[in-house]
Amino acid sequence: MIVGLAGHIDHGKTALVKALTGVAGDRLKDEKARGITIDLGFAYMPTRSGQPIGFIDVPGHERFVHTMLAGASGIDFALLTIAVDDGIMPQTLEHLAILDLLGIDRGAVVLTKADLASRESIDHLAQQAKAMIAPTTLAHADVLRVSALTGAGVDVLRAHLEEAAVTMRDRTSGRRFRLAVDRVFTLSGVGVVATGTVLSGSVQLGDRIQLSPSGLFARVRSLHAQNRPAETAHAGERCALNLSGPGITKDAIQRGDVALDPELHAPTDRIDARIRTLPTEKRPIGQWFPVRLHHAAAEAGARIVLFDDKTIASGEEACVQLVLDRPIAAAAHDRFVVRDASAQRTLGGGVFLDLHAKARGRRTLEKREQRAALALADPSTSFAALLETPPFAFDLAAFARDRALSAERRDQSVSELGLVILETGDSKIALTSERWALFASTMLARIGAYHAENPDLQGLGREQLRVTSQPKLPKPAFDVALKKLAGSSRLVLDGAFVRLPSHEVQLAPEDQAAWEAVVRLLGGAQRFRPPRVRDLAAATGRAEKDLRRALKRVGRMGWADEVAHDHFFLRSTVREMTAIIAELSASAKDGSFSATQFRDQVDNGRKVAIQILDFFDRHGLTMRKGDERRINRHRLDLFGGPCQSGGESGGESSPVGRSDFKSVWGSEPVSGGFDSHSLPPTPPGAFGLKSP
Ligand SMILES: Nc1nc2c(ncn2[C@@H]2O[C@H](COP(=O)(O)OP(=O)(O)OP(=O)(O)O)[C@@H](O)[C@H]2O)c(=O)[nH]1
Ligand SMILES: [Mg+2]
Repeated sequence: MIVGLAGHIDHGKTALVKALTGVAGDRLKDEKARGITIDLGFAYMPTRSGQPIGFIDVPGHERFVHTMLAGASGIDFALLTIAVDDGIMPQTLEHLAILDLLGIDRGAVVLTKADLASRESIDHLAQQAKAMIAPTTLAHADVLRVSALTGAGVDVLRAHLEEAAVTMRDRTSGRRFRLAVDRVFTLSGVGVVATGTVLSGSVQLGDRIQLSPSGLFARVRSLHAQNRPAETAHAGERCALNLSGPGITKDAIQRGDVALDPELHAPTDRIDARIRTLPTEKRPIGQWFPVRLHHAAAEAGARIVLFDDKTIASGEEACVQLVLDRPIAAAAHDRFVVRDASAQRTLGGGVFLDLHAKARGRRTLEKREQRAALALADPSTSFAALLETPPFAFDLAAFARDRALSAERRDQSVSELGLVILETGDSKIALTSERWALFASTMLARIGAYHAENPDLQGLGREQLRVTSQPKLPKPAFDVALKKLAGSSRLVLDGAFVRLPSHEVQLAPEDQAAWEAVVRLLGGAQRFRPPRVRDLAAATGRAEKDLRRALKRVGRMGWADEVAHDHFFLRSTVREMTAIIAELSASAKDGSFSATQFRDQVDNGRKVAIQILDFFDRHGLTMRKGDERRINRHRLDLFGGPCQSGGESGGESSPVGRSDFKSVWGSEPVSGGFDSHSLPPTPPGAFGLKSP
């Protein structure tokens, strides 16, 4: 457990820490000379349970409230001191307000210097203190009396703290490691040491961590937890990490950095948050209001963007966007405090909702609904609510990262909520099973309707299908969704096209008739140099235009290929030629062959031979270098795999069967087709998808 001190200047915080732990907190020369605390102080108290309790002593001076803030975040228990000879003072109230804004709900009010006032006046102060804490998170805190000078009440306080430590809530399980760095120094013979409060999760000797926002990696060479050498440190402990790694120096790390599990590194400078202003703040908060933002041990300049055109009056709560002047490492549901730009007054504070907020569309109803869902504390409940808002598909990986959830905790949500996950690279696009069923059924219905209208077409283009699907998924996730549906035989993927398994491509009767009229002319002995469209038209007495259209459709069905303009070859001939070049390449020492060698095999003249090879080049089946070509063996089945040369030659009068054109493009996309690899990746921060 970590106990944080709070209270007005000179109200006996440092003396109290010394009375409890025996450690004189103030160590700086200036602190000793002036008798005030300037920087954070740390001390530990042994307990009967064996787990020491850590103390963070903070300054009470009004000019050092930012230091108090750095010390107060991440504490489990607050000790708010009030000197009985002085009573409630400005920083008593300001520190209490900060503890309240930080959501610290365990603590005690300590009436210090109890030797300096009468019993009656202390009773009176206790009443005032109770009234003061009543409207805050510390409403149920006990009010104790202590004299550091005489030692009266110290044992009672110590026992009180030990009891609190036993019932401390667990912040370790289900969360990944985060430590708010508040001190960095070098120790001779040891190296760089960063100390801080473990905010969540745990860290082990040898762990690889990342410093955020800088992104520097480091290895944990040794560590101390609650001031003792340890193998592991958990949330709720003060921890000193001896770090090593390229670029790790004392100056490379600073107070406010967060040492974390590298999975969590995603600094942000634009955050949607819920904010509450203090009732004491008289000035309303307007659009683009400048503030100092305090989060964990970090501090940054920020502007407040209002979502409504209404200013935020004192004591009011609102959702806002925080635009920071530098990125910070935060987690969703972390608390923050804002002070005025000149660091004189605490204005308010709140909780982070969306860590990777967007400037665009922040006022839309959709975004409001998303923020309301993100405001729910329990991760599963919150994610479930998010999935009920447009676009009804969200990246669970990004959500889990922003909540610092462990992989186990994240997967628990998946099974609790019965989610369907579309996994692509680092993202896990999630949908509820109902939404998935709806997504699939509407899509299948659309494809069915398309087939009914276009019986002669193979199917719907993937991209066309994607942009009109609900929800509109990012390309990689959509691809996974299609594969999932193909895997359960609900649809068939034909390269860039998608069709229902029951769909049989049917040529329009006039195209079928045209095809039947020319198919013989394309095969047979002249199959390597078939007549062009114009010659086919002359030979059959059909209109050139009609033939061209029919052959293009036949081409889409995978029965023929337009090798050069108006020059169609039977698919079986293309496969035969694939086998020929595969053989040429296999029999050459270095695997390359020339156009002349190919022409000699097919005996169709140099010009046509070169056109055929250019066609293969375009499809990536061959690669040309000078006069020589090599074959790309990965693409050998691009046209359905090579068939035996001279075997399945032309002359087929009936269209090739379905099983043949199914593998027309194989699973390899061709140029101009669907290629998921060339798509831009989803931005790392965004876990929301654009709704259609
Ligand atoms: N009589 C009496 N004096 C005390 C007691 N506790 C602290 N003092 C004195 O009060 C003065 C301030 O005490 P500190 O402990 O330094 O006060 P602080 O709250 O740490 O002050 P800052 O850190 O500057 O905010 C010192 O001169 C202490 O000796 C006490 O229980 N009784
Ligand atoms: Mg002090």
